Parts: sequence; structure tokens; C-alpha cells
Amino acid sequence: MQILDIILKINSMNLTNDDYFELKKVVSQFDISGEIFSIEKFGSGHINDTFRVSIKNANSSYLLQRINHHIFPNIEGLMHNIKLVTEHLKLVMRGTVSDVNKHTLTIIPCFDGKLYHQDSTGKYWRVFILLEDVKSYDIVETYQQAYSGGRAFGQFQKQLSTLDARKIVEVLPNFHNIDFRLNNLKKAIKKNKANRLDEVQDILAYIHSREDRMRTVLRMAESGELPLRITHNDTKFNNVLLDENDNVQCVIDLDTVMAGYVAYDFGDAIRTIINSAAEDEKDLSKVILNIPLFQAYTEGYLEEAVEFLTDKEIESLFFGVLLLPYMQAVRFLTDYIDGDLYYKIHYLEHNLVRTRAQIKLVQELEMNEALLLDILKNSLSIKK
Ligand code: GN1
Ligand code: MG
Repeated sequence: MQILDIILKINSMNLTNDDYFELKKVVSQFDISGEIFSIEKFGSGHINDTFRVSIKNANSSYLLQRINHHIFPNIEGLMHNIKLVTEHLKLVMRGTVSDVNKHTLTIIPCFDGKLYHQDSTGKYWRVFILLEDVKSYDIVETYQQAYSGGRAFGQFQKQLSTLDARKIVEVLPNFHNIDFRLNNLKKAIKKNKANRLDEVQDILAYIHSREDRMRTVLRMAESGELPLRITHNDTKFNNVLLDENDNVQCVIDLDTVMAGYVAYDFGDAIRTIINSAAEDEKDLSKVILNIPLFQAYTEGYLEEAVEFLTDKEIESLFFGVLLLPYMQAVRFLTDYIDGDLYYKIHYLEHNLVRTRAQIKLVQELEMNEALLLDILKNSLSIKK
């Protein structure tokens, strides 16, 4: 090992030797100038692996990601979408913010011009500029944070409304289609690969009892009541970066930007904002609603979105709020029954714990339905 490598290795203590050498080689493929100072594990995503790459004496750092190509088989289409979306966002924002690159992701291509690199073992990699001085929250605490989240995704949908949806590749077909998700659950049950069916009977009964109601958004869509728009499709709150004053800075994680219905984005954001506990909280008594944050997000969202939403879309929003934690429970449970093939887990029963926490959230939402609908109605009358 050369001296420089030893220093870099010390700076990158949370990696194994093999990881460190692999990552260093990967970084050398990308159009980054300067000497690497450190490489560290970064973020909490369930699908891709993310690293922060710092450069000596440089102002900007980079985000290196290994893309999970078992989940995203169409890497070319995926990166095409992200390029299209980020370039469009920059164009729309120009003149409204001082530096567009602080408000959207920026892809760093490889030296050969490609948007990703495939290494000799077949793994896929990409690099973005890392945004500095920003915050993200797994659990939302204040009105201002939730309000900014609402504005962020409202703006995002509005800004993308001028991009031709036909140019976006559907990288994960049927992503938020509840029939597709329930069907996958049924297939998993039939195979019972990991022999875990006995312990989940109570959850299966609950899921089954709500199937019909949870098809509401899909039914509305299928009968032509809802317009297809370009949506984010992974609007968990930690995919919004806020600045030091908790104002919107940037929407991140653009892997699932595809055609979709606004109720899906609204519901997935509320799923993470209204929950006083983490997505994988073991103590279900902690999974309770923080209702003022629902109001805050709704107000922020409608402030941006009311000008383009149709009446039917507005009607669909609340069904999205019930649907997204339900669908997430179906997906976590399917993976648990399959033997944990999709989501990263940190312990054996992680997917089961996640499932139970999401089911508890649906139950809390159902119990507070009248109140939440009232808040939606009131926020709407103020914004209209
Ligand atoms: C996954 O990778 P991450 O953590 O951003 C998943 C989302 C789920 C989320 C649950 C491609 O997102 O759909 O809502 O976990 N992404 C994919 O936390 O399946
Ligand atoms: Mg994601």
C-alpha cells in the first residue's frame, strides 16, 4: 500500500479493505478531479448502497451509489429518466433560484461520457454531486418541516407537468398498482418459500378485510377519473432535503420518477410524516398520529398544487393516505414470506416488524378518518 492509500484507508474506516479498493477503482472511472480524501458509507436507503466521497482541498463532495440492478434491471432507462428530469427541473428553475445545482441533483458522468459505470463483476455505479449544508429527517418534528415537505412535492409535480410523460421510461411497471402488489403477496403465500406463513395469519386476515376499499384509487384511475402525471413515487420524507431554516432545498431519490397518480405521492409522504414513530418501530404503542403535521404537509402541498389538481384528484388524496401504508405493509410482508429477497434487512424479523408497524399506522388512520378529512377540506377552502 502506498502512503496515500494508507491515509485514505484510515479516513475511510467504516469500509473493509476489499470495499475500499473496489470503491476507489470505481470512483476513478468518473469525471472527478482531485485526490480522494475519504470514502464513507452514507444514507439509509433500503435498495441501493450509497457512499460519500470527499476530495482533498475541494469544496464539493460526491455521492457514489451502487444501483441494485436486481431491482432496477433497466439501468439505461433509469439513468435516462434521471437525466431528463434533472435537466428539465434545472431549466424550469433557472432565474427563480440563485444556483439550480443546489436545488436539483447533478449527475457526474464517466470519462467515457456514460451516465453509469459497470464494473468487471457486473455491478452498476453512478455519481451525483453531494449537496452540502442540508438536512433530512426520518421522523418529522415541526410544522415548518412538514409544510416544506408539502411544498417540495407540490412544486416537484408542478415543475414536471411541462415535461412530456411519454419520454419517461416505466422502469418499474405497476409500481403502485395495488392489484399487482396483492397478487405478488398471493404468489408468495402459495410458495411459502421461507415457511413463515403460520406466524402472519392475523396480518393476512386484516389485509384481506381491507382489499376492496384499498382499490379505490385504482378504480378511479381505471374509470378515467384521474389524469396520469409524472410523479415521484418514493415521497418518504427523508427524500426531501431542507436548508438550515427547514425550507425546501431539493427533492432527491429520483429512481422511481414515472407516470403515476398524485394520490400515491400524497399518501406516501403522509405515511412518513404523520407517523410519530419510525417505519420499523417495534413498540406499536408508539405508532400514533401527529395530526398537526398532516395539516402542515397538506397546506404546503395544496399551496403549490391546488392550481393544477382536478376535483377528482383532490377526492383521491385521502384514499392515497390509507393506501400507501397498506401497500407498504403488503410489500414488506410479501418480502418476509419470500425470505427477505427485496429489502435490505438489519435483523431476521425486520420485514415482519416493518409490516406490523405499517398495519398499525393504517388502523390509526382509519380511526381518525373523519378528522383528517375535515382538515383536508378546510385547507382546501383556504387555498382555493
Ligand atoms: C424503498 O430505497 P428506498 O429506501 O428509497 C422502496 C420504496 C419504499 C421504501 C420503504 C424501488 O425505498 O418504494 O417505499 O423502500 N423503493 C423501491 O421505506 O422499491
Ligand atoms: Mg427510493
